[in-house]
Amino acid sequence: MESNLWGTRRQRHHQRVTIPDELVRQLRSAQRVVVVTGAGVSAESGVPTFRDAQTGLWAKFKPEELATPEGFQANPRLVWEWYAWRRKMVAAARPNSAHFALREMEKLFPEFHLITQNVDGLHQRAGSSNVIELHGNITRTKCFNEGTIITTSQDSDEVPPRCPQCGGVLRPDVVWFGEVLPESALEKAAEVSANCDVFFSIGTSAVVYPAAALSADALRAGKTVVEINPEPTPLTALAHFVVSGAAGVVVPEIVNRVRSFVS
Ligand code: BV8
Repeated sequence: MESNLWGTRRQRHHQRVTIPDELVRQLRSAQRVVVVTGAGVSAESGVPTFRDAQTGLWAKFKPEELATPEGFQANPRLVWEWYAWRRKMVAAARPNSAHFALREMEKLFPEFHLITQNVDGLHQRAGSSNVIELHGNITRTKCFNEGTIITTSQDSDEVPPRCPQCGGVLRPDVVWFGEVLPESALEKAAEVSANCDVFFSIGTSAVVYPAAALSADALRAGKTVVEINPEPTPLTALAHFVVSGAAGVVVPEIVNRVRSFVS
């Protein structure tokens, strides 16, 4: 039974998706490929997407309320503990076949850029290089006042913990709603999105800005835009190719189709 990186042929047949031949043809001659991922790519690793109903302690809060400076200042302990809970979940999660396929995709094109809205670091753990993190990373902690990254944790059991340098409270190194994205990351993301051959939007609801505007940069520049998502989004009507399905099934299939031609 033939098998490859992501399972036996039978498994693949079981969840077969159709990749448009024209898309495969364009990818075979593409030099520069850009991928933007959202929480949907981590869904199959068991990390709930941002739109998933909040569970347990957080059920009565909307993520948009907790993931804000106001939410943190109003209730630092609650927000810190929400992130601590998510951090634990991310640490226990493992990259899934979508993450590994994106790492393989990097090798298929002379120029490949992976941009993510996710803060879970799973792309890096799957082996992807030069990941552009638009919204920070939940495993990093910074001082609320100075913004400096803090790696030493004090032994006090105060929640949230205090900055060892200035005594201010610590916070996760993520971009909250109402906060600006890291300038260099956003600039680089916009530049490569407007200068690629094929642009992929994978596992994102495409409603959070300015990340959601990257596909518009590609469309305006006349680039081929592909959406991979199980549900329609505001991008669906504008994309040249839409493959409706789970990232963990579709992305490996795309890599296999392009690779089988290349080899
Ligand atoms: C800013 C880190 C400006 C924190 C995050 C009105 C109009 C336009 C914009 C705005 C507006 N009002 C406010 C704004 C700005 C706001 C915004 O866009 N709001 C939205 C809600 C309307 N944006 C901001 O505030 C940004 N900053 O604009 O600053 C500014 C200017 C000057 C001065 C000051 C400020 C900051 C945005 C970043 C917020 N931080 N994350 C944390 O994680 O805790 S955003 C967070 O939500 C995620 O990082 C992610 O980016 C976003 C959720 O989006 P997705 O990743 O797409 O996840 P989602 O759950 O939505 O969708 C998952 C998808 O996966 C679904 O479509 C589902 O179908 C699919 N899926 C499910 N399973 C699978 C799958 N796909 C594939 N395979 C599967 N198996």
